[in-house]
Amino acid sequence: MSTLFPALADGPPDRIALRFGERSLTYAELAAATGALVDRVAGRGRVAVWATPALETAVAVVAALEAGIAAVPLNPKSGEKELGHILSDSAPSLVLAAPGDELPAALDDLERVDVDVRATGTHLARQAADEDPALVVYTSGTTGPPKGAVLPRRALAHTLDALADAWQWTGDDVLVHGLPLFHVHGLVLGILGPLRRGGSVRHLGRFSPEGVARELDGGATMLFGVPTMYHRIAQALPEDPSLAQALGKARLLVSGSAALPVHDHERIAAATGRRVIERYGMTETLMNTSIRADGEARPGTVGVPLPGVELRLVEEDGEPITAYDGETVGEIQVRGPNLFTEYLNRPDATAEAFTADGWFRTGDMAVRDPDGYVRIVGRKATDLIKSGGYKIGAGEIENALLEHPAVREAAVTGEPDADLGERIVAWVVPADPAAPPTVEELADHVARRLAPHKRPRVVHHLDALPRNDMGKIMKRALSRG
Ligand code: MCA
Ligand code: AMP
Repeated sequence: MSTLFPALADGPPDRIALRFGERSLTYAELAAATGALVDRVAGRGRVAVWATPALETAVAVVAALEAGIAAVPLNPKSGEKELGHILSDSAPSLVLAAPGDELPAALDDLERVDVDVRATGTHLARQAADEDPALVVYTSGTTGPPKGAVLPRRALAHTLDALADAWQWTGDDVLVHGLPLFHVHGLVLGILGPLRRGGSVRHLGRFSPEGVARELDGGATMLFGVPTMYHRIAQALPEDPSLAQALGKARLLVSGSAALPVHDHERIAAATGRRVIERYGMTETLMNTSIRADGEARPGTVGVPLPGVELRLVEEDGEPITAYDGETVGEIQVRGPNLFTEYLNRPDATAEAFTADGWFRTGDMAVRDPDGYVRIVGRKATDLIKSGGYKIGAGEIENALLEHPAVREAAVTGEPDADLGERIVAWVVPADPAAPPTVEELADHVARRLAPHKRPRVVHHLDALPRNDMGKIMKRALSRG
């Protein structure tokens, strides 16, 4: 496989490939800009990309893939500890950034290459094998720092083509989204997806219901978002008839990264006549299931396995569940060409993630309807929190909180939140009960160390954490308050 993006060579040259606000690139311009950059990065192993929501990020990632090397997208809001970990773990040879972007000191020692989106190189994709790494995307686990999921070119190609089949997604589609570009949802589905189809993407820079309405009214055909975004749209609908009208024009409204509450689904359907369809994926597996464009958009379900993806439910002891009865709950395991290769530098974690016969353990719990529709009902690990569609490990935040001088002990849980799905709650035993740390202090501390979306939204002060006889914190007792 030499290119993931045939349209760069033989697509309609004047079609807009990417648009971010006022700035856009046609396929011919994108081919020229990436062509120039390919020459700079080819043979450089792994490169970091300062993944702001901007044209430069898309050009940088496409150039890395056309050069046959791997890109490591960095969250520009990563705090010092998180960024330090990602850099030392992935050891990139250089960082690609937009001219003028100010980079933190942690990147000082790294060669910097500015991305010139107006460069005029000759486009020529380098040879690369299907199994070569394309992206290393960092994702949180229950404890410890995030792990780098190594995604091969084969997985990207497979997942995007499977979605094209499920969604009847073509080069005529114009996608609108406002997702961040350092995770699979916004980057792989939201940028690489349209480019692989030879279609267009309009990125909002920052999500807003108004931006969505403007673009859908102006010819965009598809919207991708996390449930928090659809919740905000549902909230805005009663006040804004033009939003309902614009959504009604969309060919496909797609939600993913977390469960879309049925209430929001129904509010949007009632106001717009359009049903949001859900797809289910994971950084490590890319996309596993989806409602199909020609299928029934059944609220509360994530549809059926995508072409090429094997999906099974298993009991606690690993025994496969054969029932399709809408009630027998098991862990989802998946197998197929959509899967990652490994966690970078973590053979132990990689081995643990797979069964002996190659099934990936997702940790998601589900039931299957008689016709195969999958309903996700929960998660195995209570120490994983999904907030705003971001996966956040409780252990990671607890470790950061313990580094704050005013904190003696800390435990972190997620509690239901109408907007975010779950919000992060910190249970803290203060070092000095007379001067407990405030929620702002701890939120700033976590935002600076890890990332703003990992900050606790609520802080409870306790005299002691509830522990069992073994000394283990009993989180269920905490959540019951
Ligand atoms: C607030 N901010 C702070 C602090 N407090 N900054 C520093 N220190 C603080 N103490 C800043 C934030 O950085 C943000 O800035 C702004 O204030 C608002 O913050 P927040 O309330 O957290 O954000 P929000 O606007 O409410 O965000 C909601 C959101 C966001 C837009 C829905 O959660 C989001 O983009 N979610 C998408 C997550 C995603 O893509 N997940 C995919 C991974 P600023 O506004 O400037 O940023 S899952 C995946 O990829 C799998 C494969 C899948 O299935 O999809
Ligand atoms: P991440 O590790 O950030 O890639 O998040 C992957 C996780 O997001 C999955 O394991 C699921 O728990 C969750 N997820 C993704 N899509 C959906 C969906 N449509 N419904 C429910 N949960 C989802």
